Amino acid sequence: MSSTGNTYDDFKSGYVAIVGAPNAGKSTLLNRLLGEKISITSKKPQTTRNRILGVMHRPGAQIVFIDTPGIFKARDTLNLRIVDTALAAIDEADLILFVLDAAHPDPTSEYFLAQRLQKQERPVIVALNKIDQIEKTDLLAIIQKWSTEYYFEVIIPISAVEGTQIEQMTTAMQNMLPSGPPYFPEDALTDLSERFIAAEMIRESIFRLTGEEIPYATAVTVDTFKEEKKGRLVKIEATIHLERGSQKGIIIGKDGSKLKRIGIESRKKIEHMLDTRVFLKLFVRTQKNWRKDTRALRKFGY
Ligand SMILES: Nc1nc2c(ncn2[C@@H]2O[C@H](COP(=O)(O)OP(=O)(O)O)[C@@H](O)[C@H]2O)c(=O)[nH]1
Ligand SMILES: [Mg+2]
Repeated sequence: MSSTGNTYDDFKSGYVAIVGAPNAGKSTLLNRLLGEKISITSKKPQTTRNRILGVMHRPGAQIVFIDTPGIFKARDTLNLRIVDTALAAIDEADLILFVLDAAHPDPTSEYFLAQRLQKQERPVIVALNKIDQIEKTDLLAIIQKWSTEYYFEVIIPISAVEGTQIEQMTTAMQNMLPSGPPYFPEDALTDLSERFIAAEMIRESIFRLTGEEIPYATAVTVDTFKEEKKGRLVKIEATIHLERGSQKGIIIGKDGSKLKRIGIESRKKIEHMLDTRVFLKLFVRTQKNWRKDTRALRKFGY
């Protein structure tokens, strides 16, 4: 690359929107591609709520991934926002990575999204994920279906968890991206703040450790984030917001045991991310029906 000629003929760079049904494995795939955990994941659908940006650096290319919430039929205001976030990412992208759960298809969401992707101009790579969970003969039938019913550029079977065919998929993406200068500095991983990721890690623990409506009725804000002892300790105070008073007891648990587990688990993840010791203090509050309240949604970052 020359700094005067500005010729980037040999360098590829662009935005890739990762879209798919809830639970297809989009966030797991992003973390796998980056080799770092920046997007939270869980067994439950609709874990991701925001647009999560991650930058991959390769010889000859910079690929900017946008992880999105799953596309599904939204009912309340929060969910309408979530689906809008996902659909907006498609319009910003140079290339679409359409992730499907080959082991547990979600025909309604997949059909809706496939129709939509067929109607736009950007090239689409179909990643048939979770092939570690299916038989080879079933996989062939799925490939057959997706290659005959639609016209997508590439169909590639992968496993985000096991790392199968990730390199092949990345090479295919690189080849399909436009030539041009990188968008981000060469050490950039994400545009998200450590504060935001810390709040997400707490939310991930809540998804893992509570059931029913609780994860969906929860938002997390980080109220203070202070470096101490020359950066060797970070003090974080965060609030878990719930929709109803009756949910408080569930999150806190018997003698505070549940909240304690959430605190310990998320602290460990945040310590790993920041590579420092973390002192984490959690508070629990109710903000009545926040999922329908536009002001509360804004306050919580949605
Ligand atoms: N067996 C298997 N599970 C996977 C794979 N990719 C993701 N998962 C699991 O699928 C669930 C949903 O993953 P997540 O990344 O949160 O999905 P998202 O909603 O599309 O972002 C999690 O429990 C993941 O561990 C895979 O390749 N194989
Ligand atoms: Mg996700």
